[in-house]
Amino acid sequence: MTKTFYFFPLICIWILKMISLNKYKGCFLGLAMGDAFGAPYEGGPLEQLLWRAIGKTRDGKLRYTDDTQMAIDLAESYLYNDTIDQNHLAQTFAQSYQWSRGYGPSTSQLLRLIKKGKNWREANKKKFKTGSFGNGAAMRASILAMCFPYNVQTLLNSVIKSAEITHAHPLGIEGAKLIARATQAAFQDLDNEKILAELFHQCQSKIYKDKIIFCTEALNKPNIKVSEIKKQLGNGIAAPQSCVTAIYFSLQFRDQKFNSMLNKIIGLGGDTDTIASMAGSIWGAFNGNQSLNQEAKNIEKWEKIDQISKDLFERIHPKHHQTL
Ligand code: R7I
Ligand code: MG
Ligand code: MG
Repeated sequence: MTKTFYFFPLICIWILKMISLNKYKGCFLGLAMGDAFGAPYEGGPLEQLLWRAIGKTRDGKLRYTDDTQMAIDLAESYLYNDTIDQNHLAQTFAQSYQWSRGYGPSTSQLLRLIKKGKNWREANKKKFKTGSFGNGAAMRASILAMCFPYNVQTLLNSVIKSAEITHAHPLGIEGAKLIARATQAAFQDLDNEKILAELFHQCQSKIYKDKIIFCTEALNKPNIKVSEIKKQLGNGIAAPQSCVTAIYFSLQFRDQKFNSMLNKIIGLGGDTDTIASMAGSIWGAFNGNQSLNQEAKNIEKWEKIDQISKDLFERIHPKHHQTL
């Protein structure tokens, strides 16, 4: 047996599993685009009026909100430490905090306390006794699939570490796990049925299990109304009211244009920036960045997001592996 023949199966396994740089960029840009393009439609008339006033930079770019800011913080903290260091991550979140990014109320309070010197472990259950179940941990969870793309258990452990700083409630953590695992599966181009079967298996609580079952059925009904999706899966700021909704749209539109998905999510109303951001990151993990590049340039600091995606890719796929 020649040496090349001997190594052939190993090379095939690596090629099958290797995720492309385009997918990394697509995932992060999809997250930022969903956030920045969804933000003007988030919430009620007052929120929308406020965002009309502060939603653009001086040079006319679309501002992103807390969703993208916390995703950048998480990526930068990981790149700095080469792991999820909770104390460093909490400090990074706190140093980036600006009210004008539209953080959720409990997260705003927590980050201001950390900035004043309070330990996150003492502050994260101040507003809600068991921690928040808002979708704030889920909206940054796709980044963890970029940090830990090849191992499910390592990914889920890192999600817990990232989530419990700001969202210690089990439902907040579970929503984040679903988004992270859906992104990891999208990187691997698993089919919808397999993704949903795995997510169902991963769920611990009935509320998410029931929603995954509904999502599986809804994907087989091409004419299902958006109002029905809203009623069954939700469009709210709480993780159980938005995570499976985002997964549903990302799977429904995985072979269609990003903008078609975005328009449907905007039509849903409610927490549009976060649902579009979570769905956008999963969509980008399936499809890569090529079709996003032009429109991504309308977003503030898009070059920085592009560069961080590349840095994450290179950290996980050192050069000598990339050439295989
Ligand atoms: O989850 P979080 O960081 O907010 C993220 C959202 C996204 O839509 C962003 O785009 C931004 O707009 O805000 O904010 P939190 O304050 O942690 O949670 C959001 C909301 O969930 C809270 O204001 C509560 O309404 C609700 N919530 C709870 N309600 C009762 N009991 C979260 N946890 C609890 C709880 O334990
Ligand atoms: Mg937001
Ligand atoms: Mg939101």
